[in-house]
Amino acid sequence: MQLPKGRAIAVAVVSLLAALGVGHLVAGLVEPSSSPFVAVGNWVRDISPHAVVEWAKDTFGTADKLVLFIGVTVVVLGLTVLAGLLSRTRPTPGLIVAAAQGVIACVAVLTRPDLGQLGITAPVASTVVGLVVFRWLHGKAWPAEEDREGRRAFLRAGAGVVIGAGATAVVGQLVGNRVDVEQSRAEVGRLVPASPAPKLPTGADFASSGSPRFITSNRDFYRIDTALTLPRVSAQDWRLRIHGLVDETVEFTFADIRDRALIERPVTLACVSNEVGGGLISNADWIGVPLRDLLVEAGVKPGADQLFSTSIDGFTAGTPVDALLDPNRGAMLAIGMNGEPLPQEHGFPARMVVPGLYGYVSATKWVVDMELTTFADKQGYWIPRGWSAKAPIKTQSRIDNPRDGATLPRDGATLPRGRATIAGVAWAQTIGIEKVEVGVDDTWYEADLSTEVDVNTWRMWRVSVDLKSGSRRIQVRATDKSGYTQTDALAEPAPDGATGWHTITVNVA
Ligand SMILES: Nc1nc2c(c(=O)[nH]1)N[C@H]1C(S)=C(S)[C@@H](COP(=O)(O)O)O[C@H]1N2
Ligand SMILES: [Mo]
Repeated sequence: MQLPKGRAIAVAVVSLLAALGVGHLVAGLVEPSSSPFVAVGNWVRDISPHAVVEWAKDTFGTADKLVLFIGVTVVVLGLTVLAGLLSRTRPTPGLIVAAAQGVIACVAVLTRPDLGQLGITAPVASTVVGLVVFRWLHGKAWPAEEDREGRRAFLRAGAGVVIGAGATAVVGQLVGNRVDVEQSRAEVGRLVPASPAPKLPTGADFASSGSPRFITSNRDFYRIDTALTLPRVSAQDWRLRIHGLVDETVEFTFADIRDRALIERPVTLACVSNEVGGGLISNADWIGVPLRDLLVEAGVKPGADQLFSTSIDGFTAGTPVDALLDPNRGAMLAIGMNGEPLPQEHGFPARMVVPGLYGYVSATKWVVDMELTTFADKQGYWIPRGWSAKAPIKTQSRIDNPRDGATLPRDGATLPRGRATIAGVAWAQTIGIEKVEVGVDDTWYEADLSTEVDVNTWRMWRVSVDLKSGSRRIQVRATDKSGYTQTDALAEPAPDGATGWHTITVNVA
């Protein structure tokens, strides 16, 4: 006799829910990100071939995490349905598939650099519960259609397990969230820098003409990281260890950092994945301490050319030591952003900020460990995935107004017919912007620049031009203070940052 297909699948799916619920509860008690589903998602992300990761980023952009989540769900559910279908006569084949899923969860947890030994308890508990529930429910499933009593008993058992699984998952979530990041941020309170950021001069941006505002609000600041679930670290528990090729290993608490004379500096962060004309760039006033001071206290040994930083969730980045020791560069260990403690998604309690280097080699959020080592010895997270070990930010510019494809002049335009203001932003961190030129078809105009605030920040530009009616191609190119003018050669973001002139087409009425 065989179980009907639907019933066999129900046995497997309900067992999976029980397994995930209990796994989530145990993980909440020991280490939240050891929850089997989360751990498997992280694991799949890290072992994915670099071509697949790039394809996902290109196709889905910042929704790549959601896509990963859906992908993992589909595969896990697919295996579970298979487990059910294989078990229509005997439970053994389904038990084998379920055990295999359990083994994958254990491997995923064991290979996570951020999970301690205890983390393994979650997938183990999950596997045991999954197998027991599967065996038990399979025994309760009745083969024949007319057995009403058996049907009721099965439905009751199944519903009970589903409710229990939901409850354990909810409790696990609550327990796992016991580190209350918002509470910890509130306790940190206002950060008052001993050396505040320069007061913004008038004319620091041309927002009225459509450039970005000089300071990006914390809410609008671009966000990029590998975290599927945001790390939850309280200021109380946070420690930063600096070790490796140093005279003396040093460790700092949050209070140690906060009690120093804090500095506040505007720095524009940029992501290497930013396409020409893209939005993965933002500017904030960062509050923290010079990273150089901490490194000098530890005493960097000659020969150490890489600072290898690790976040609480196992992300790593390798930064050239000379950039960090350069007093003019202004690398920071930041604990504040635009007057507040760092938001959770931007690295609370502490992160690195290094002017002039793309984020993946310099801007480790939730940073807890810094090892002085060499580039020959260790590679940061993105390096084996096809990105360059050294990645200074390239001089770039972007047109923000008008938008690509816009029709000009719009109704109610304040300028005479045919005259348009083109505005945008340019950046050459650590060097500064010298000149921005805007090309309309093949005529180039020099743009006005906003008042310079700092060479480590972006700079706005605008220009008013006469546009003949019809389709017009508008381009922008910046020249930095070293005399370098952006190349028009188009390059993809990989391996060390996109190049080319941002080009749009508008339709002039
Ligand atoms: N812990 C951690 N820090 C990280 C990353 C990450 O994946 N994990 N991504 C880096 C990358 S690629 C960039 S561009 C910056 C982005 O910082 P933001 O999210 O605050 O804008 O963070 C960097 N720091
Ligand atoms: Mo990035």
